[in-house]
Amino acid sequence: QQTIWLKDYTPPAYLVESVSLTFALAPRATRVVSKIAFRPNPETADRSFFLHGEQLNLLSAKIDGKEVTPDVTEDGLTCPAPDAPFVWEAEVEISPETNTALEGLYMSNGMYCTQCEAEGFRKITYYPDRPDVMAPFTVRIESDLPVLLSNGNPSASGDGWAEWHDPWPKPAYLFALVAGELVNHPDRFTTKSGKDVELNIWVRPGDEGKCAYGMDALKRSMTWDEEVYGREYDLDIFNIVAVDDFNMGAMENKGLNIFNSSAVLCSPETSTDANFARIEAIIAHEYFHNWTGNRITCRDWFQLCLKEGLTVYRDQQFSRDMRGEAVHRIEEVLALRARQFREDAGPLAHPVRPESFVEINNFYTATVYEKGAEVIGMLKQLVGDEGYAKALDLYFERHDGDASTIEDWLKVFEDATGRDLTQFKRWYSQAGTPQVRVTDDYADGRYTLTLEQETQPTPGQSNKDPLVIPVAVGLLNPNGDEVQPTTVLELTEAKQSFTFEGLSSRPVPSILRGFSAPVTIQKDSDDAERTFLLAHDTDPFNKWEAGRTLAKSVLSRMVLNGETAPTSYLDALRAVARDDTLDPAFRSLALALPGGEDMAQSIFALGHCPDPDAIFRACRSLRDAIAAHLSEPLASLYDQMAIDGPFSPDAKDAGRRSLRQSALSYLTRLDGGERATALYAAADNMTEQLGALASLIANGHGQSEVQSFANQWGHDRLVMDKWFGLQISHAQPEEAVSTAEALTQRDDFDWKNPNRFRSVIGALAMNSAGFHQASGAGYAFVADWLIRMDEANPQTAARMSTAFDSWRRYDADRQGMIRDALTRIGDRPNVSRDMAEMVTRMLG
Ligand code: B3K
Ligand code: ZN
Repeated sequence: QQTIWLKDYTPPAYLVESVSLTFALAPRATRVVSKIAFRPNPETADRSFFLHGEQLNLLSAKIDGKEVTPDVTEDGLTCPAPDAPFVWEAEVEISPETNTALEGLYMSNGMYCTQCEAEGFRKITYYPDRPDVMAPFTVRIESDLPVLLSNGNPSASGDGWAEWHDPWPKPAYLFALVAGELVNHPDRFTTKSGKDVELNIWVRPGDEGKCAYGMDALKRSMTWDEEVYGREYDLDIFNIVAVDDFNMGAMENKGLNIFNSSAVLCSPETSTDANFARIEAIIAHEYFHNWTGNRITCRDWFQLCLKEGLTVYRDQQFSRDMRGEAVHRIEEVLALRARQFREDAGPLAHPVRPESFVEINNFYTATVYEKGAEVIGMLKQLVGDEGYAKALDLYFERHDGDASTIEDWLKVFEDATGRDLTQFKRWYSQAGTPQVRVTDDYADGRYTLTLEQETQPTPGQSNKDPLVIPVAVGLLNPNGDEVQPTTVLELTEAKQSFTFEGLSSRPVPSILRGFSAPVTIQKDSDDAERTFLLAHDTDPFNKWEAGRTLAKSVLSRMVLNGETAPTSYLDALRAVARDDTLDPAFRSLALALPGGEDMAQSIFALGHCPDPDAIFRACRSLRDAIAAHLSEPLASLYDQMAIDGPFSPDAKDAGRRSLRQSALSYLTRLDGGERATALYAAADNMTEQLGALASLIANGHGQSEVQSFANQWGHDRLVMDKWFGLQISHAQPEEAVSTAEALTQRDDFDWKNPNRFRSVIGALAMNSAGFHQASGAGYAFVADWLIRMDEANPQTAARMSTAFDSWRRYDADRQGMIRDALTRIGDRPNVSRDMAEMVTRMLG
C-alpha cells in the first residue's frame, strides 16, 4: 500500500493547452486516439514527463509527430520530453464491456458511459490525471449508436459520429462520454442574462415518463443559483443521463451529468416522497457543482471538501428553501449523526481535509461531505449572512478557472470580512466530534452558562486543540416565554463562561439552537427539563431535539435498567400528536423513535456495551406503549391526514403522508394490520403502497402483499430494489439473515448492479439487531458478499465494508467475530487496494 500525503504536493511538470480525443467504440476493443498539446509549467523546474495510465493497451505514441517508445509501468508511463511546448499523440485500446468496476469507460445495458472522478480517466487514456491540470477538450465519438454525447457544446456530427467541444478548461475527472439507444425528455431554460439553454434528460426507452420531476428540479436549481449566489449556467446545452449501473448517486461532469437512475427517475406510482426529495437534492447538488467544483476545482484530492462540503452546503440551503427550514435541518442532523458522528467516533475517523490516503475513493465520506458542509454553516454564522455573501462573491471572482485549496477558501473570508480564521481552520485538520459540556448557575438576576469543550483522540491524533464553536443559545422563563432570543456564543477556549443579566427567575436554557455546530452537548438535565423544552422551545430544531433526547433517555433506561416507558413521556408525545399548530412533517419527525444504530451509539456514549437484541426489544416495547397510549389521537391523525385529490410530491402533501404513515406504523400494532391492508389495496402512489407494506412486514403480516407487490412491479428495477430492501430492513432480528440469503438466490438478484447489491447487503447491514445476531451469521453473510463484490467492483465493496466500522463498541464475542470477518476479507491475495486500506484502518 502506497500512501499519498498532502504535505508532498508538487505542481505538475507540464500543463495542457488542449486535448483532442477520438473514440472508436467497440465493446471489447474501443480505440482511443489522443492528441494533447503540452507546455512546460513555468512554476516549476521539474521536467519529468509522466502520464497516468492503467489497464491500457498502448498501440502507438508520438511526440511532435515522431514515434517514441515510452517506459510503461502498471500505473503509467514516462518518456523523455522537450523543455518546450510539444504535441503528444497516442492510441490505446480498452475493453468497456469487461469493466465491472464501473470506473473509466464501461457498459451498462448496452450503453457506453464513463465515471472518471476521482482517478478513472487514466483507465481511458494516458494523461496527467490530476485535478490541477486543466484543459479545453474536443471529443469525437464514432459509433453506430444513435445518441453520442460528451462535455460542452455539440460542434459537428454525421452518420456514425459526433463531435463535442468544451471551451471551459477542466480537469480530466470531469470528462464524460455516453453512447447508447437513448430517448430524451427535452426542455429549455433562459438564464437571467438572456442565454437560451437546451436541457435534456436522457433515459432508456420506457423511462421517458419518469423525467418530469427531475427536469423541474433542474430548472428550479438553475433559478435558485442565479438568485441566491448570482451564478449562471455557461454552456448552450445541459445534459443529464440516467444509467442503471453506477457506483454512487451522480456525477457532475461538465455539461453532461451522469446519474444513477435511482437518483433521477421518478413518478408518483413508482417513487416515494423520500425518493422525490433525494432526487431534488441530487439534481441540485450536481448542477451547483458547475460553479463549486467545475469552474473552481480542487488543486489536489486532499482539497475534496472545497467542492463537496460547499456543494452539500448549497444543496442543503436549496432544499431548506424548497421544503421548509426546520424540517430539513432536522433531517440533515439525523443523517449527520447516523453517518458522520459514527465515522468520527470509530477507526475511520479523519479530518474534513484528510492528510493522507491510499485510495482516494475511500475518502468520499460523510466527514468530507456532511461535516464539510457543517463547517461552512458555522463559518456563515460567525461572519454573518452579509459577510458570507461578500466572501462568496470574492471567491468566484478571485478563483474562477483555478484549482484551489482550503487556504484560498479561508483567505477570501478573511479578506472579505477582516476576521482572523487561524483557529477556525482547525475544523479542517482536527478529526473527531467535539463534546461540549454545559453547566449553569443563577443568582441575583444573573445567569451564567459555562461551556467546556473536549475532543477525544482519533487515529493518528492524540492531542486536540480547542476549536471555535458557535453555540446558538436562547433562554426561556419557567412559564415558557422566551426571555433571551437566540444569540450565538463563540466558544474558543477549552472552558469559557457567558453571563446574561437582568433575569427575574432562573431560566431554562435552549442550547445549540438550529444545531449551530456539529458537536455533542452534555448537560445534566432531567426529563422534566426536556419535556418542558419539547412543549415550549421556540426554536423548532431544539423543540424536536428535546423530544429526541427524551426518547433516548427513556430508551436507555429501558435497555439498561429494564424500566418501562414513563407516563410523563407518553403524555408529552401525545401532546405533540394532538398539537394541530405543528406542521405535519414536524410532528412525524417528533413521533419517530431513534433506531437501533442510534441507540447503540448513545448507549456506548454512556459507557456501556450495547446489546443490539436488548435495544431491539426496548424499542419494540416502547412502540407498543406509544401505540396503546396514543391510540386515539393516532387514529384520528390517520383519518385527518388522508389527502383527497391528485398526488403532488410537494413538501406539504409529503408531510401529511409522512405523519399518516407514522400513525399507521403504530396503529398496525393494534389493529392486526386492518388499516395497512386496506391502504395497501387502495394506494395509488408508491409512498403509501410501500409504507403500508412496511407496516405489515414489521408487524408480522403482509405475506400475500409481498407476493403481489413482486407480481405488480417485477418489471421495474428501481421499484424491485425497494422490495428487496424492505423485506430485510423490516425483518425480525432472527429472520433478517435468512431473508437476505433467500433473496440472493433469486434470478433477479443481479449482484453486480450496485443498487441491487446495496438493497440486499446494505439493508442487512443497516438492520442493527439482524446484522449483529449473536451467532455471527450476519457478519459471515456480509463478509462473503463483500469478498465477491471486491473482485468485481472494489469501490462499491469498500464503501459497504464500513458496516463493520463500529465493531469496537460491542462485546468480546462479537468483536472477535467481526475481527475474523475483516481479516478474512483483507487477507486475500487479490484484495483490492480500496478494500485493503479499509480493512487496515478498521483493524487499526
Ligand atoms: N463528485 C461525485 C462523487 C465522485 C465519487 C468518486 N468515488 C459526486 C458528487 O459528489 O456530486
Ligand atoms: Zn458533490
